[in-house]
Amino acid sequence: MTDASCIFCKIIAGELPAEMVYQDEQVSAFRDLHPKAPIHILIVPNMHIPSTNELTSQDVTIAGHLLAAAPKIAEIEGIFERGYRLIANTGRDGRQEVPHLHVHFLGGQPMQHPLG
Ligand code: DGP
Repeated sequence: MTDASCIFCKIIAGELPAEMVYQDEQVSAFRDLHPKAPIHILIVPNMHIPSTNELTSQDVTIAGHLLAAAPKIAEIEGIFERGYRLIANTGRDGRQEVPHLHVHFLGGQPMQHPLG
């Protein structure tokens, strides 16, 4: 359920350094190496799933865990009331760089509306 060549699998296993913000049996959340906002955290499944394209109806629980981690992280970061943005990039056009499913958690500043 892990990919030996995957940097996020190595972070989850503690084999590569990262500032872990939240971790449970299903998901891990750690600070992005190249933050695009004052708070930029990546929420990832502990199991190696390359992207949203590989999610099946078998994975609805893990997909739910990814989203359900967001309010916990917001509480930890003290921005539950202010709010935040969640983004999942998929594939080439989605500009996904790391092929381990992740949800970007962005906050700490008012965001521009993504659709203009
Ligand atoms: P995406 O383009 O959606 O695949 O975003 C991947 C993000 O992963 C990008 O914002 C930078 C971040 N990232 C890449 N390598 C590392 C790493 O080794 N550690 C951490 N913490 N973040 C990384």
